[in-house]
Amino acid sequence: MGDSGPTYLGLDLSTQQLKAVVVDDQLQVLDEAYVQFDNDLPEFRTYGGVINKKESPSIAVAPCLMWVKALDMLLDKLRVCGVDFARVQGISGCAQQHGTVYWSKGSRELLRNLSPDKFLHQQLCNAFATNYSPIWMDSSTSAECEILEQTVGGPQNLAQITGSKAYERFSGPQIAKIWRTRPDVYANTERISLVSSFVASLLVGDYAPIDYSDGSGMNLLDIRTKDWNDQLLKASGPDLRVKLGETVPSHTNLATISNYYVERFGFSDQCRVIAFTGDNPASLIGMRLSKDDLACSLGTSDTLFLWLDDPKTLPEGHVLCNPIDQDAYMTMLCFKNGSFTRERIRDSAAGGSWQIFNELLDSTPRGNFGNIALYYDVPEIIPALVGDHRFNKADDKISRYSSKEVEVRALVEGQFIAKRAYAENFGFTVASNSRIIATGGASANKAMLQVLSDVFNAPVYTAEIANSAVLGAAYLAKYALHKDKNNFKEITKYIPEPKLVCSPYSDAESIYKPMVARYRRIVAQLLEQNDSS
Ligand code: XUL
Repeated sequence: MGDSGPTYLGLDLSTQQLKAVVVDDQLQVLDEAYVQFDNDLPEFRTYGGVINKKESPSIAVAPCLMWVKALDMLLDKLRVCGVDFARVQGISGCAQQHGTVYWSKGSRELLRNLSPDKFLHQQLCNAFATNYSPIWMDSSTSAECEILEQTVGGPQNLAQITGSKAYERFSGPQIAKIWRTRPDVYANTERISLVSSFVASLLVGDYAPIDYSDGSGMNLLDIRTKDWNDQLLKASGPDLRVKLGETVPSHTNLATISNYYVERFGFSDQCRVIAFTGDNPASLIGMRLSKDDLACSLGTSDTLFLWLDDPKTLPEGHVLCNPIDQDAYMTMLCFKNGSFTRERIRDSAAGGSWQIFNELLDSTPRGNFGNIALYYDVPEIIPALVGDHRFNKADDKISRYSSKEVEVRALVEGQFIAKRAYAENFGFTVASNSRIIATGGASANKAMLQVLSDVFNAPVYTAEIANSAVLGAAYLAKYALHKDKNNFKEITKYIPEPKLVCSPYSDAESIYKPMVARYRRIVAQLLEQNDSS
């Protein structure tokens, strides 16, 4: 294949940067580049890619023209790296979920007539009905969340239809707020894109459709019929169906790339643009999660990803359409108290040393002498609790443990037992071929992964997939162009398999199964006490 084979380009417009990765036909990374918004585009005055106003801290927006400018800069950076754009057969991408872009009237014409002689941002500076796009960190839409839930008879019904109860960061409530508070902006909007479909629109030179998976983060899409729910559309703004356009599967081959990129960067006029999706569905692709696997990302917050055959409605957690298999779903469970809480206990019990923390962890037996605890520095999403809650063998609530090693094990076991309990609620059970795929900063800690393996009674694997979202986008580009001949597994067969790090001890299930049941009873009690206080 040498230097002349086909390549695929993946993009990821995340909160802080726009990233690109070019892979060859075997999906091996050839080149990477990124534009970091704060440093590379200081004129937009973002902090972490975001603009927050002091006077209204719940509002979080990003300048959409900054994202436009970043695309030209990124392609220029790749050119400087020596990327031969003529070899790129397909481009796909992903973006931070939930953010919305409001194209002003007449913008479709601007997109269709992009001139290669000028930068994109020069041509699109008047293309937005509002220059500031609300993003996923915004939490200013409580009133709209309430309205959307009431429209369909409550949170459970909304979750049943759209995969999630109303969340302030979700696009439906965000659109409804624009309509309610800035009717002029809403009226001047020709098309509303998600951040993902917005980047795809820049590449095809026309409005690109929203894909099912990213569309599942809006509180507007019926995840079963894959069509907008008319009641929810009506509650969020007039003529919204027209403004949102049709929805498509994530692996839809949309169109050839706009002539702008052919003339300006030397892309082939045959290069295809594939629908873009959300960063979380793209991560699922990048991790190559299979049906019986569970991915556990251990970072600032911890996130679980599961493949679902059928959508299951629960009061917490998100069900999204699966980006690879049109008939399947995925679930994403976010736990806010991740590494900060682990670091707090490391500091208090192990003098700030991970090595001592691990020694303490290893010196206590599985099951921790019957002690079980929950630690929450900030209000947790699932379950809705805050503070430290320690219990002894007799289920009495106690204020502290007598030894540091018990405290350390109680933290790690408590965090993983919670994950097993909520994964099981979504129907996860360990099958003979199940793998727990650990990612994120804490996945380098083997002592902790051993507990993860024991609690789930399944082997734990790690993969070097720090960039799982952008890689997932590149894999999606190839998959979309070859899915008629090869399935996803065959297309990604050249990528090294995740490495086995830990296997469960033979007594693990007999210890942790009862602890999961105990955890459920404890949480129910704590929630009940909160309700009655
Ligand atoms: C998911 C979410 C974030 C964004 C940020 O619901 O809000 O993960 O996708 O990238």
